[in-house]
Amino acid sequence: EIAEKLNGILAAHGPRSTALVGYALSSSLGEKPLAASWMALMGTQYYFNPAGLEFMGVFWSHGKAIGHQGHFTAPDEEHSDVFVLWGCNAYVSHQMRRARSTIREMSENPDQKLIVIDPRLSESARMADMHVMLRPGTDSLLIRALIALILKEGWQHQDYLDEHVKDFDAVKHWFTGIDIEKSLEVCGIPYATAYELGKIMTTKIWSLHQDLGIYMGRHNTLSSYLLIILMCVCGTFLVPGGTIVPDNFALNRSTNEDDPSVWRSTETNRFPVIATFPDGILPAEIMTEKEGRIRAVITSLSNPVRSFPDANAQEEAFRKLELLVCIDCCMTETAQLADYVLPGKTGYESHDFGVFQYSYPEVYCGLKRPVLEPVGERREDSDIVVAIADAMGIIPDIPDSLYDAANNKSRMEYFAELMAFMKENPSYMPGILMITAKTLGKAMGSTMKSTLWTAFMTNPNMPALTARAGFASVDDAFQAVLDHPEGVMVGLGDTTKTFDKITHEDKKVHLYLDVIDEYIKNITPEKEAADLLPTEEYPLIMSAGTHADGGVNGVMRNPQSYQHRNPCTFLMNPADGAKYGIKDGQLIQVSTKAGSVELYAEYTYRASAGYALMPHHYGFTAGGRTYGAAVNKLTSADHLDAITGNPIWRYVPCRVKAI
Ligand SMILES: Nc1nc2c(c(=O)[nH]1)N[C@H]1C(S)=C(S)[C@@H](COP(=O)(O)OP(=O)(O)OC[C@H]3O[C@@H](n4cnc5c(=O)[nH]c(N)nc54)[C@H](O)[C@@H]3O)O[C@H]1N2
Ligand SMILES: Nc1nc2c(c(=O)[nH]1)N[C@H]1C(S)=C(S)[C@@H](COP(=O)(O)OP(=O)(O)OC[C@H]3O[C@@H](n4cnc5c(=O)[nH]c(N)nc54)[C@H](O)[C@@H]3O)O[C@H]1N2
Ligand SMILES: [Mo]
Repeated sequence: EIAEKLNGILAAHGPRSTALVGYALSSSLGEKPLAASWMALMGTQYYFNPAGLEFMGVFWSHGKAIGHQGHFTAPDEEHSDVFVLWGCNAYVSHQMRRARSTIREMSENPDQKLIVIDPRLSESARMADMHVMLRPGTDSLLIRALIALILKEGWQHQDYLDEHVKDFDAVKHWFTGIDIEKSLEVCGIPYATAYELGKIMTTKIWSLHQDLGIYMGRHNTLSSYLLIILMCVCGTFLVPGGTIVPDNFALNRSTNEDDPSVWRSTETNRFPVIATFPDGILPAEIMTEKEGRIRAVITSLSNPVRSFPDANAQEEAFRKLELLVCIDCCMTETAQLADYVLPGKTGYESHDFGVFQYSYPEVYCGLKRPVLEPVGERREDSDIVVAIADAMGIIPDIPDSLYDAANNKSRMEYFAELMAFMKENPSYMPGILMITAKTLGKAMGSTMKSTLWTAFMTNPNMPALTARAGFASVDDAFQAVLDHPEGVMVGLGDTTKTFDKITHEDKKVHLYLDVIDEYIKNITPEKEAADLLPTEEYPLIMSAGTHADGGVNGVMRNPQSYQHRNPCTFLMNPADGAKYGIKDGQLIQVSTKAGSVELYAEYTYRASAGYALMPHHYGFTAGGRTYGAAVNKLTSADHLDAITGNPIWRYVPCRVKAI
């Protein structure tokens, strides 16, 4: 039925009528390449997932600077003198390996320095040697001023700039003529602090982990872009011990918005980054009256009506869809609106893998395996995807010999048959994962397994990576993954070739861009000071979402988890409590221009005066009850970064009132 309806909608309205949403959870990324394969076979480019609400700015910036959006940087913190967490609370969010131990070790090690740049005393900032407590929303101005200060003092790494940057002279004027003192004052940073920070950054090998404080902050694309320039000025970009592009067993996409074959969204005229559109535009693209509106959505591993900007607008739009199919293991708020809910296996019941290891130069891989027998009619999510695509009749015909090789021959013999088949039919290449799923996946008992194997075998970097790690072949490295449920090193990067990750022909970092030239003109102390003035209607700034201990995005849905505790509170500084007449523990109403929610206030030093937070994990319904407040009822679908459309969730003006 689903295949028939999808084919009907596609035939009547073309590929823009259909969008895929989700297929990517940090620990479960095996579905993502399969979703890409399915989209290629349907001809649609409409794909929405969390990359469209966190990574648009950073991926886009790396695409411009080094040529490939998928070649984004990560810190080589193990080999750094100084580790900088910029807008990242890794101590709680575990956004690095062994986060708690590593941060603790760094904070105690006299030879290493941990610097945290965060507007509040986060759990990570509390562990830091240096906490740069900037005013929320002022990262772009601070980075601009910091680079200006470094240039003014003549501290820049000129040799690095001469050797590795194509056009530093063309961007230099962005950092001269700006009033450094005035800028720092707007950022709330003493001059002496910025001076010390600049000195450290230009005399030590430092690595950078920027995260949602940057990615979801004001001017988030510009901030990501300026951080690349800062690293170049300090000579730590793509340098071991600094911030490098780690190798991976999986390949990332890169989409260039100047390529005429890349879609712009119909109503909002936005472009994709790594083949993903900004999630905030989804309601407008469903509601539009124009030809080319989205009529069918198939979600998996995602709860967009809670996770995406403007929950009310998302819900209204999802109700308007002609077809909504939801693959999930829970009856989520999105599933409740769906025409069909398909029961995916939980992560405990299926094979799966993640790609966010970011280790360097070692490349690790782990294949999660089922630890529980599935209940009822559940099927592996990928298996459901293949089944629908198959029923749509869009998977190429597969010769018997390939089935035979999958069932009766070695994987290497199968690979030879597969490659011969693809060579004869190059147009089938986008559907390769569907072909391996139906043959090898069936034989292995899991589509996720065949997808991981295909990722290994078709990644052109893998032969060198696996050989350096001591494997005789890529398939041997895959076998090691099967043999090691705990995970295993499958590759080793070449630390002498870090600049090879630049895909520009001249192998240099390119910094000048007209878009940035235009944008940065407005990042002045005068204009920022004016824009940051609190309004009478919404005097308090809040972080709409915080990746807190109490939840894992939206996946902890068991109401029993919340029987004896309520982790969904509005974290506020006692000074704000006094200012707005709110007592610790009191029920309050929080309102923004998008809507209102009710929840309990919690006094804490972790919120700074004027800057409050609430987690984004809640507002889910079960058994007729709603647990916690849905933060995205407070966020607007148009509060997006001007350049890439990433939401601005770490700076949401609000007002609070006691109930
Ligand atoms: N326990 C737990 N861990 C998780 C998750 C979870 O739900 N729960 N989710 C995972 C996922 S999907 C992600 S993406 C990560 C996110 O991991 P993080 O990025 O570490 O998560 P956030 O809580 O958003 O922390 C960002 C920090 O930025 C700061 N910040 C806010 N505004 C600004 C600003 O204007 N400038 C600067 N410089 N900083 C600012 C905040 O105070 C906060 O301390 O966490 C992952 N890990
Ligand atoms: N306002 C605001 N909103 C935010 C954030 C914020 O800071 N502020 N953070 C954002 C971030 S960083 C992220 S990454 C997104 C995450 O947002 P989403 O991508 O929507 O992810 P989750 O909310 O974790 O929802 C995952 C869904 O997967 C289901 N699920 C769990 N296991 C399986 C499985 O094995 N198979 C299938 N098919 N389904 C399964 C769960 O039931 C759940 O419904 O949220 C974002 N939303
Ligand atoms: Mo995320």
